[in-house]
Amino acid sequence: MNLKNKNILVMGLARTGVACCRFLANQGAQVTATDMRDEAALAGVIAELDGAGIRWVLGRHDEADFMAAELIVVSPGVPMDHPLLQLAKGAGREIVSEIELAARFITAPLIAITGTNGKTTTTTICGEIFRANGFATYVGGNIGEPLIELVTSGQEAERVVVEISSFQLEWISSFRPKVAALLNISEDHLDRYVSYQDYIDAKLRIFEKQTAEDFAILNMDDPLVRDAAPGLQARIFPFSRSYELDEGIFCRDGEIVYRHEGLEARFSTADFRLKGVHNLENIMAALAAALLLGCRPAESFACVRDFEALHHRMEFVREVAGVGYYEDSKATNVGSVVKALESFADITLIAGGKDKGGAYAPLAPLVKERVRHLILIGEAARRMAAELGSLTDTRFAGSMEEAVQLAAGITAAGGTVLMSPACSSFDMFRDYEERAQRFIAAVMSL
Ligand code: UMA
Ligand code: ADP
Repeated sequence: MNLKNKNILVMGLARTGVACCRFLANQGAQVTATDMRDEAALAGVIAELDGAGIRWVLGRHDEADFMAAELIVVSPGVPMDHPLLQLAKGAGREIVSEIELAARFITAPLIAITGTNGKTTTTTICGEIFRANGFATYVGGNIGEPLIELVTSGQEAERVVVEISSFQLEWISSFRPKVAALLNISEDHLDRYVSYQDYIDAKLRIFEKQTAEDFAILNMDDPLVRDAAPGLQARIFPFSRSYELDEGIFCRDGEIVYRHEGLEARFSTADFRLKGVHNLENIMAALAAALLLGCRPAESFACVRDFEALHHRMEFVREVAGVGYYEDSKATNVGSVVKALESFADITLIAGGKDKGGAYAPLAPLVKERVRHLILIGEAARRMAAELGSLTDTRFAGSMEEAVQLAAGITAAGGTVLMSPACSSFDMFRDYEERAQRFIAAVMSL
């Protein structure tokens, strides 16, 4: 793909847009960069890209730029139905996401991991396994570093492990991972998609360009994922916690068993540091991708056995007066909270935040069975109370600090206080990390 002197519009100037501008300018393209945020808000970005010859259109988007561009590169945070993108598409302009652009320049095998939950954990484990097996490995994508950074850096990578969100899959055309894993699907991002089906369809696009030479790693225990299997071109490599598989990877009697083309490898789960059944799923998916692409069982096993939980995913904070405090700030949808509730009994649950439009009702059976007290915060509090409040003792708090104080006062020894919000954080906090830090500080000051 020759980008020299090409007239390219970059839409969105946060991490992705900045990385794209840098790459495209290096390639000799004529870059126009546009963002709804104005010059004052983007002063840091302008300074960072000073000297790159970029034309700025800030505080607005101009239709003329979209119509004049030979290529438009869109950030994940920009919705696909943006009127100017739809106009440009109608006029035959080529529109790509950053992963589409980056993948056109990457020759190493691409391992792409998606799903509603577990992406970051699985991507991280998978990258670690490849490294432990001696492969020069790049890890990036939705996890934080845009994939295009790999291309810009010129770094030699033998394996590229990339976390992929539904947003990044919206504008792909030739993106073809050697191995693509779909961990699970449950309701999320319904503030962005018109329907749940639109979100599912976006996720399934990860397999769109795969052929019989590629692998699709699929969670057979998730009905929506399993149902997708017959429509795929790639070789299916299933994983399961419920079924024994002749070809695939599954859990049985404290062991993970990997079977591929007549070969078998077994891994005892007894010494795994990573807890929670959902993490067994993440480990199986990561192991499958690594073993299919040249990793050795012994090195891979040692690596997954010693892997510790990532921060803000069901992380233990402290015990006070016989009550355990756990922080799960990254649980921003109902599917992830289900896994957290399944992991404890006698729970005081702190939940709520920015509502993403999905139903909270799927939490009802677990709330009824395990949540002794429900403390609700944020914009979603009233709607959550309407759907779950009749099932258990339900209270409201105006801040994280108040929620923790309240929880400490009502939770009996032996119980667990769990902050697992089922919502994003942007109504009260900068991001999920700030929400986590505020919870941790409040718990430490008890
Ligand atoms: N903007 C416009 N016009 C619009 C809409 C937005 O100009 O109409 C601008 C915004 O002002 C902003 C930019 O477009 O400057 C959008 O930036 P962005 O939201 O895409 O942010 P990035 O920093 O580029 O981060 C993105 C991912 N963000 C989202 O998907 C929302 C990051 O995932 C990802 O780590 C990063 O690219 C690198 O690949 C974050 C995320 O929340 C962690 N992802 C979601 C999730 O995990 O649930 C999908
Ligand atoms: P993602 O990158 O998809 O958001 P993370 O690994 O960051 O996934 O985990 C996000 C949340 O989902 C955490 O609360 C975590 O405990 C939970 N989680 C992790 N793996 C799974 C899984 N396989 N199924 C359901 N929930 C999970």
